[in-house]
Amino acid sequence: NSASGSKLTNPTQADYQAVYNAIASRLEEKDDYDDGSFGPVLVRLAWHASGTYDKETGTGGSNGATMRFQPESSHGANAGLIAARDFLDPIKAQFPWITYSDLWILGGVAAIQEMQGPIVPYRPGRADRDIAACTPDGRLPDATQGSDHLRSIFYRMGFNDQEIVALSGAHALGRCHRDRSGFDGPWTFSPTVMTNDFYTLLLEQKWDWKKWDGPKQYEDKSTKSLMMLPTDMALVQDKAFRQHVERYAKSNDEFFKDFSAVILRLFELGVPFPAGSESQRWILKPTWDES
Ligand code: DDH
Repeated sequence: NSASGSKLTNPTQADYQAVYNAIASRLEEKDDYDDGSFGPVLVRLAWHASGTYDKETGTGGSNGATMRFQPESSHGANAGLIAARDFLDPIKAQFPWITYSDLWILGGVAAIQEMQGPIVPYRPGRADRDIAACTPDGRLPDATQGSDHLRSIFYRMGFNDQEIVALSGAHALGRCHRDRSGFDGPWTFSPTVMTNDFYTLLLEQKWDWKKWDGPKQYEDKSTKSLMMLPTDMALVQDKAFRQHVERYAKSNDEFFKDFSAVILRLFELGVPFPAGSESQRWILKPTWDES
């Protein structure tokens, strides 16, 4: 029973920790990508694999890894995520027993933890599905819209206002790319470290519309190097959202606690786990944890 064999039966926590460690090493090795890490794009892959969930029909979600197929791979929202899928392919080759759908979510968990975010307990059990399970286009949020749209998209997944705000703090990480979404720039000054800076910057900076020929986005008045999407700005324009932005801006601990709880749920949407297996969620150890 070798962790790298293709016929591993009943893989254990140690086997998943070995995959985690391989992802963490590859993240460290490939530090010439983008702002110095594949971490943000791995988080985005895990989110877009999960965020297609529809609670009414039970379709979509992280079970299936259907973004491997057309047309889902070329849905506008998924532009650029090939970078994350390609990054994980050698890991899949090294540990052929893990499903793509478990691997993509493990990639998100490892990226969050390795970028100094909170611990996100992990439970495997996702199966890969075929092209017939692809979800229709339009299930992921459209950045040009406002709070009504945010609510209709995230309520469909089963989240409430507080959870929408907590999930949005992931924009502390990474950046927008002209050749992917059309938007441009990072949200924070440290896009490869997980912090509550998304909220503090949203409240403390002065934001203007960016004057350019691209899609409508905001830029910070003082440095003109940061950005916010119209959907990000909706979080401070809408009273019910804003109270949570203020809370998370005040306390990184509260943000980390709520972010971990809600992203764990996001990552498990649509997965038919056996009843009672909540107790089998594992804490996979970050490489920076010396204990
Ligand atoms: Fe996001 N996101 N996101 N996002 N997202 C983009 C990048 C990243 C929206 C739009 C965009 C979440 C919510 C929303 C990350 C994580 C999460 C980009 C830029 C757009 C556009 C893509 C590109 O050009 O490369 C919108 C709209 C919403 C919303 O309405 C709430 C959530 C919930 C998460 C999450 O992870 C929980 C991350 C990370 C990135 C950076 C990717 C990168 O390559 O860097």
